[in-house]
Amino acid sequence: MSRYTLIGAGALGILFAVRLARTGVSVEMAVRREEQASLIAGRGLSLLEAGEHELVAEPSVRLLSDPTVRVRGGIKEAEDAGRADGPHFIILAVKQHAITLELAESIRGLMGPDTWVVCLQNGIGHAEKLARSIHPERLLLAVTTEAALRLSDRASSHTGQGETHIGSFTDGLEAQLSQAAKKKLVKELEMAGFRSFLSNNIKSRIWQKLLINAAINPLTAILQVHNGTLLELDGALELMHELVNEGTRLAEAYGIGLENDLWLTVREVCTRTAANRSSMLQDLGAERPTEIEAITGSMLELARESGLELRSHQSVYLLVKALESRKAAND
Ligand code: KPL
Repeated sequence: MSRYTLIGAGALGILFAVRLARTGVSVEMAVRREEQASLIAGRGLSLLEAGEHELVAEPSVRLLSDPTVRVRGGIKEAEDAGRADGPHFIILAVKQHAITLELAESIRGLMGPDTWVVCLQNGIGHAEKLARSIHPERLLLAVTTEAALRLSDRASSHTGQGETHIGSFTDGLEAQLSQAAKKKLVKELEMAGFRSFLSNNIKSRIWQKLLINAAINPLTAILQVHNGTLLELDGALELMHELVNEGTRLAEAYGIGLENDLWLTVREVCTRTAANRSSMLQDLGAERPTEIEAITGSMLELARESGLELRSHQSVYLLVKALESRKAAND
């Protein structure tokens, strides 16, 4: 069996940690704050399934700032070591803006010869940043549509079943090396109850998710509405269509082939997640930094580099930035 290290105990980090731990694989959490590390070490993790059914897990805990420090509690280390005879997967479940060179160095400190780093982030550009410290062939990219809501420092709620697609960051020969590891990862994610797939065109999937997030999330944050409401408001629907058209033009300029009719997919996502508050709306409400830079900001940067103008994305970008600074000014 493999060994897992989850970096980041947010909504998705807790979801993956609890479900994986319950299959019997060894799971540890690596978190930044000492307070959160002690809480998880003392009381374990909790995952609310379907709003009522609670799953718990007691992973071991490590401090990210010093990978040699393990916070005691949960499963005994000796047991973990005994069960881990396969690869080591580090699932990186922090927001994209938390990926710094310092974090990349901490991750490198946790890696052994059979370690693979799985990036779950929205947006683009983080893998390139990580690749400055971590060998690119060790980086796997994942796109997930699993939905989760953070309830506390040790608890989250699984709000929607989705799909997870895994691919290599690098192409060609090096990607072959990771084939066995990727297959194992997909199998173990399936065992944990996640619908998972190997992908040969992960880049296109990442772009697809980026463009969907860029069309939905800023609008829900600006209008303070649930995802489904965007389909009911005339002006919002038009603007969302414009965001999709501009996103498609950007993807074309970068030679990215998108798999589906994006406008249809965006409306389907709004219908499927109609009662959900998007992650950007949640972040804004909780006064956390949003993913506007990772999502819309990265698209605007690529647009600038290729001489394209994305007027609607530029406007929603500025509006979300204004909302973020209004929150900060009210503090
Ligand atoms: O992925 C999402 C999010 O909340 O981040 C949705 C709203 C489902 C699509 O953008």
